[in-house]
Amino acid sequence: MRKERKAPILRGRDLWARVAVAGVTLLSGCGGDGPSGPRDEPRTLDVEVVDFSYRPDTVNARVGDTIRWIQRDAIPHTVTAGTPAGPRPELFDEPLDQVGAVVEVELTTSGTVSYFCRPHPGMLGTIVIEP
Ligand SMILES: [Cu+2]
Repeated sequence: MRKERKAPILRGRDLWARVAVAGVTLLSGCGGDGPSGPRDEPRTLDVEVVDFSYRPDTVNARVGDTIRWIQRDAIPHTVTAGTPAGPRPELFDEPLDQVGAVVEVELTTSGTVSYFCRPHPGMLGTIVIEP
């Protein structure tokens, strides 16, 4: 199974939009109101979900990049924004079931977004998004 979520417009279960909202919230007071000047080509940054961990567990990204989680375990996992104590499923909350499942999120706003796995709260990851 392959899942792709890269809608470039704001509506419904649009993860692209949700991450943008997260960035605004998390960066309030830090300035950084969107892009300025020339940008590098957007990249797709892979995170493998394997042996009950996200590899790498911290990704340094830029606005415009896409994070692509790839399920390598036979055990179902999720990528859920926030922390086990403070989940933020309104940002993103997606299952990774079968081996080979993929979830993609395009990053539209700078900030730091934590995420975790619902069934395994010891599985933690961070996305650091630079302008
Ligand atoms: Cu898990």
